Amino acid sequence: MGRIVAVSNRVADPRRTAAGGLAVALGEVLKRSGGLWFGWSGKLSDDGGSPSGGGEPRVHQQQAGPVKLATVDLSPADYESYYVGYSNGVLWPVFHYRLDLADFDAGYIEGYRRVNQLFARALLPLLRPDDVIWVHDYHLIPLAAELRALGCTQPIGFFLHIPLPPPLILAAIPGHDWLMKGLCSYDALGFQSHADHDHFCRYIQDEAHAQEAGGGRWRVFNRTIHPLALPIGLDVDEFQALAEAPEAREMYERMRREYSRRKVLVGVDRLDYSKGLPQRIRAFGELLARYPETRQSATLIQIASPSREDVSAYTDILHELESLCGAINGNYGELDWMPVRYMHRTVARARLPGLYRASRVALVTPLRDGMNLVAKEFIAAQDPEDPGVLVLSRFAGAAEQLKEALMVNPYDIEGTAATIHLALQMGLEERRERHGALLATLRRQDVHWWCDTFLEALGQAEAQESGTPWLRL
Ligand code: ADQ
Repeated sequence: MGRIVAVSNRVADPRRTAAGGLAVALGEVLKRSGGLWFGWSGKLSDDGGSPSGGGEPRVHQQQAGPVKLATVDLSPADYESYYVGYSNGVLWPVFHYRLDLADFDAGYIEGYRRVNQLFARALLPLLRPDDVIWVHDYHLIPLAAELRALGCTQPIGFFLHIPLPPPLILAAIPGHDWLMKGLCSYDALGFQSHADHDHFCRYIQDEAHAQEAGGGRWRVFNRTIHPLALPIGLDVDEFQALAEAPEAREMYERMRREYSRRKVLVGVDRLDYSKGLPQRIRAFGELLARYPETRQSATLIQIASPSREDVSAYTDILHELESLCGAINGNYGELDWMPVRYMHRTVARARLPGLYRASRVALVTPLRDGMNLVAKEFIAAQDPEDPGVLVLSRFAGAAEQLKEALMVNPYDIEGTAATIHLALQMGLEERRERHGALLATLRRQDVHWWCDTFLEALGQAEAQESGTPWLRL
């Protein structure tokens, strides 16, 4: 197989430790093979990445160890419509089942398409004939069709990091047929869970008369595609090595000293309405109300890193969270005990394993999540001799794999409180058994397995698709 070219909205220097599931996973993939990573620079320029707004896009290139990084700038108008408007104001909420939060402004879709065309024009001259292109996430659904329109013949795969909702929810997006036809322009498509994969297959059957073609493939729009359910994994060895490094150990020791008389519950998230943070804080309040012995003995540390602050739904959740935490601390706090420690910031990745390891319980309770890598990181960071307990939402993609976690419905506040109580009381033997099984799953389906399985499927697509007429949007 030739060079791997990864394309995602943002790129990150793989030599630095980054926050963000996609950045970490892609960095691992590209470091292993050497390759090209293409995306938006994160910068805005008035000419929108093209001299005088027209002509060929200006591409910034940089060598980062074995990986070449190539980026383009965006114009302020494109940023507003492609990134804020369509990607995060339409696709993110709808794909997380939140039609109520979607803003279907007709202008956004134009900007979304324009930026995908800009990406295609900027990327094409950088490609070699034997490259394999792997596009990531909802910002770039039409990219394969735009590349094909310019004559690109290399195999192109796509991985969706967020959930894919059922056909009827997708059908609420004006232009959903255009969007989904864009998805069908890829050769192989990866989804985080069987549920997402099933939704895709149902959509193409119901809306585009797709026919099964054997071996998991489908014929649709006169071409063959291969959708797969392929949960993203963790680099377990890398994360465990991070847990043994000085920064994580120091964090662990500090936490143990500070909380020697208490059991720590931990939550680590981007501050996003999909993560179920208000429901989680309410469930913790319910725990203190219903199980008085947990007062003084349990402390919730909730880290919520700032995210997409230019989207209004995010500022609403910030205020709600602050007031919920304040109310619990006001009602139950003592001079020597604060029930909730809420921090609106990012924790350095090198310190995270220490925080996880010092915690008896992790609360990973999203209302909807593609996968949720925090759940996997928590398991990998535990001391196998004395591991903590994972409380996991049944609506996280990770729930399909991590069966030995304690499962909750985050909308059920009382039920979640009762499960957190169980987790706090769980004996050593059961904790070890559950953790052993969870860690075995993590190792069996790690990030290398994820990457190899996807690229193998894409390689096979390459063999059978040559000569097929390309789909035009
Ligand atoms: P995210 O929604 O960003 O990613 P997640 O899988 O939880 O969600 O990944 C978060 C990553 O960022 C983890 O590595 C975590 O350690 C880090 N992180 C999160 N909050 C942090 C904080 N406050 N401080 C420091 N680090 C923090 C999307 C999808 C997910 C999917 C991933 C990968 O929404 O469902 O799992 O992509 O496919």
